[in-house]
Amino acid sequence: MQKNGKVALITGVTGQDGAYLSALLLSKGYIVHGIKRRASLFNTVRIDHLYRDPHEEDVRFFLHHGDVTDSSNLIRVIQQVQPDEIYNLAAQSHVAVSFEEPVYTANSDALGTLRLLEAIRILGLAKRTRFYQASTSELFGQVRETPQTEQTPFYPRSPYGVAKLYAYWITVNYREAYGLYACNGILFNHESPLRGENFVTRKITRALARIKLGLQETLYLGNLSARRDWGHAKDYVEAMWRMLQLDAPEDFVIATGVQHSVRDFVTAAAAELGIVMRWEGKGLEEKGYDEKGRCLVRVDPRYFRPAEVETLLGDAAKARKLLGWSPATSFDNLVREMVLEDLRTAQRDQLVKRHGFQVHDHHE
Ligand code: NDP
Ligand code: GDR
Repeated sequence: MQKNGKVALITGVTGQDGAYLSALLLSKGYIVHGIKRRASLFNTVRIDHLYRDPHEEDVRFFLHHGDVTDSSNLIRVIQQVQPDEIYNLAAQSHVAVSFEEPVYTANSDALGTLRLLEAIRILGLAKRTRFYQASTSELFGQVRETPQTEQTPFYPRSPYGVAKLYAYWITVNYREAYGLYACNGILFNHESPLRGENFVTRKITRALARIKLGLQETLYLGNLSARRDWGHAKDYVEAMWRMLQLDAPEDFVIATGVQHSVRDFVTAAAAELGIVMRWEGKGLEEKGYDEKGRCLVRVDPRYFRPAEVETLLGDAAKARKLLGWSPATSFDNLVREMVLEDLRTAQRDQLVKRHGFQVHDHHE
């Protein structure tokens, strides 16, 4: 691969988007540095295939221990790396968890962004380093208009959304105050086989694959009627990169413009496994049955949120026009890819079980 001489720093490199973005930038010839958190178990499973022994020649992917709650760490890493581009993907990104850990969520998601911007300023890199902030459709929350665009007013509905609101505005503020090339990608939900297992899409594809193979009986979900605009993470990281290649920084909505309910997602994922879902009942009593009348899906109020975002639908016309970006993956192909990948994992687990070994499940 031809080197392009550019250096990128990614926070949140071990997450879903961090993995896809690292692969994309490496394919474009970047040197990529990532910040990963210290953990008691290995937490680099999504990027292990990109990592090479640092003693080998021509290594272009480097990991640094760090945390967006630690200013001194961020300043040191940025000083050492001297990045041309910083992608701030690090966040406590689970909306439901943000109600449980609101102060930590604000510290990492809101102040973490400020710490990075301050590090750029303190190190005198404001004219050199371009900054991408992982903003979110959760900013729209209780939506004021449909579809949502860059002009739609914000009304966040969770500690996560409110923390990301601060991060959005501090990014705009540093752009206006210090002339930083800083921009917000207002990304709608994007999923993939690398999606965290406790986000609803992956929870569904994983559980249905396991149910299909007899490893699990029931899938418990919360609000089945929530509607989202779901795209593929691989397409969305391409938009992040394009945002940092313009002449001047701008904020962009990134979305597919197509909306489905959680219930629709279950039905589509089940269909990929040859299961025809039938829904009966309302509210807490709603259940999803297969064609043999077995109950596969039930509602558990444990997964309801204290305040919910019922519906999101984005209009990415500005990105289409200025970035030449449009999503490459359809909803059906996204669901298919996720189901097939989780089916492979479930098949492996089934084999392990058949040979008398224990298969551990994860619990939320
Ligand atoms: P993930 O939850 O998969 O990844 C989050 C990453 O942030 C992980 O690498 C995690 O590390 C890291 N992280 C969490 N807290 C800290 C911290 N205090 N210091 C350093 N690193 C930290 O999220 P996604 O990849 O899905 O999303 C990437 C970003 O985009 C997030 O900011 C998210 O809020 C935002 N976003 C996501 C959307 C989506 O639909 N996926 C839509 C819009 C915005 P570890 O692996 O150790 O947990
Ligand atoms: P979201 O994603 O909150 O939109 O945030 P998530 O997949 O968690 O929820 C989507 C919708 O599904 C409903 N839901 C459930 N959600 C989960 N996690 N588990 C369940 O059992 C369940 N049942 C129903 C939720 O109530 C919600 O309405 C994601 C994250 O990636 C954020 O970081 C990002 O900013 C936004 O997308 C855009």
